Amino acid sequence: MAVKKKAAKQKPAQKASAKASKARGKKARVAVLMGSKSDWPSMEAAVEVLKGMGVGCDVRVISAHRTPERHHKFVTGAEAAGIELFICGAGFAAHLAGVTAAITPLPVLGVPLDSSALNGIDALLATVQMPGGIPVATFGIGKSGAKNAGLFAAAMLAGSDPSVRKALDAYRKKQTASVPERPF
Ligand code: RP5
Repeated sequence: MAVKKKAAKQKPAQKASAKASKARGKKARVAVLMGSKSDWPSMEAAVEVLKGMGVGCDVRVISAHRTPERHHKFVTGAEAAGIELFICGAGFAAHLAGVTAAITPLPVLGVPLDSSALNGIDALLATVQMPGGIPVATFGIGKSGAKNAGLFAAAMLAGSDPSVRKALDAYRKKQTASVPERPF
């Protein structure tokens, strides 16, 4: 009698990394910018969500204050390179999302980060309080804000991309199924 081999069950982290490597080869549609390498532990959440849905990301450390020329060059060339929207995360006096929105017509999602003594309240106000005419869609402070910015970006792309829509629906379904009925 043939013995059926039990397929090795993949751990969630392995699954995510498999999806991420599948997306790695994809053309970037979302640019994820952050003011410092130190922002990556928070901003990684946005990239993880998008890559898990098969959306290619171009991830860059670009500071509005410390690398203004790098910023200008990248943002002004992004649309021609296939970028459809930006996610910008920064802490302190967070001008990255605002100055990005100032020089591109593409949508800009801003993520305020809690890097300073003010725990991100400074970055939140700097990101959300844009003058009329230059919008930045601003998310919550820190990692959960980055995660939601990734999900929001996916929802924007899903309107014209059935594969992203499918991935987003599956994400929601899985999330709902993971919520227990009781806390104990
Ligand atoms: C901001 O300053 C960055 O976005 C970062 O959140 C913060 C601190 O940067 P580092 O001093 O850690 O490079 O511009």
